[in-house]
Amino acid sequence: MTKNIEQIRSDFPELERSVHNVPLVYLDNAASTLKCLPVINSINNHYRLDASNIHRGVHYLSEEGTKKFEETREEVARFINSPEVETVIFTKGTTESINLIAECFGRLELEKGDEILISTMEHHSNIVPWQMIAEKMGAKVIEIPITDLGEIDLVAYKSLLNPKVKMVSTAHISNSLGTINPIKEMIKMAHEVGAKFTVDAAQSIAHMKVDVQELDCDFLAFSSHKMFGPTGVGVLYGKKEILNRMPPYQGGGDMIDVVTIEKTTYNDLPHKFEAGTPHIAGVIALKDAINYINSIGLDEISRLESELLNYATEGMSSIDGLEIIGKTKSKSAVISFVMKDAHPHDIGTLLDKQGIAIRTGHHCTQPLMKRFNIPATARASFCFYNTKEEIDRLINGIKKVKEFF
Ligand code: 7TS
Repeated sequence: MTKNIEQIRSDFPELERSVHNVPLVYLDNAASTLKCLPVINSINNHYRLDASNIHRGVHYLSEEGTKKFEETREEVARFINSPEVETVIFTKGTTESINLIAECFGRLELEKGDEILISTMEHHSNIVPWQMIAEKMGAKVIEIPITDLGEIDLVAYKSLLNPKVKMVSTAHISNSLGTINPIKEMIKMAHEVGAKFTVDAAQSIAHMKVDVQELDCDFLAFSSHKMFGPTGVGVLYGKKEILNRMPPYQGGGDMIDVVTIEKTTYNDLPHKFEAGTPHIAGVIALKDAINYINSIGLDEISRLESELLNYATEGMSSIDGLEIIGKTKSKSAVISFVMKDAHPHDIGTLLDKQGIAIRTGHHCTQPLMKRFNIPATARASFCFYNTKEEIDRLINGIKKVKEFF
């Protein structure tokens, strides 16, 4: 049975609140989505009745906790169509997943003179870790340019690919532009020169089907908090053959096989990469977040969000002096914009006073801002629980900002 919009909205209690004495319009979903009731209840239940440590105890609560924790791993594996469960590794978020890949893959594979390709539109989390490992190993980070429409320049990409390239890492969807990148094609091209490919799926995981076998990506990273789940939990998927060869990331409990003072041997996947007590409650609640997404269905989510994107694009394009940054046809429900006389920060502040939450700034994509010669944008990002009435409030709000200036 499909839920109607009122039923969907009632699953997200935060949608019922007011800010500055007006009902909240939440349009900052690319930064973090709101949390659904099954996730909130799961966290609550865990700390009320189920809290203990996992993977270590023989007692009831520890075994039950371990079972639930591992059930999320199975759920994630199904969700992304991972061929094995043990190639799903829990981290703190996309940022930690990419740092882990860069550090451990880098130490394994990178040599002096090797190249890593990333695009101009990457989030800093998909730039800085590569710079850090490149510096350590004597490799180079090279930029894949983008077009004026905000698309990856595939001709330039092809010309940059050569046997020295060991890794290509790009966002599936750009957080600042909303561009959906043709990653399947890009992965195939990278593999033709023997390079591995990392997909930053932070912005796609809750909005479109992500199938690691269909994409044939070598690594995939995403965050639970952008998919209605808790903060502090993320996922790294990697191909088993590479993960098995990679050295561990952090040392500590759980990741070991045998420890002596002289030497340690390491545990098998996935534990080799999961040192220390994880965010147990968060990982368990991620399963509830995935179940929630499945209950709506990713096809339905895409359909609802495309409708919102089209409606908002049309309305916002009609505002004189407003320019949308990122004009490709292949877009998710993210609209970055600038206005002739108002700085993005002022747009954000004046909208906030009207109860409308958007994000302003460089969105952790400074090279992208430089590419478009702007210091910042205002960004509205939509989710299936948003409505056309809320978009009308955004558009009226922007018109008021214009009048103010
Ligand atoms: N990659 C992309 C494409 C992102 O959009 C983000 C977060 C990250 C990586 C980092 O994710 P984290 O969960 O580890 O922090 N993006 C945003 C944003 O657009 N506004 O706030 C956070």
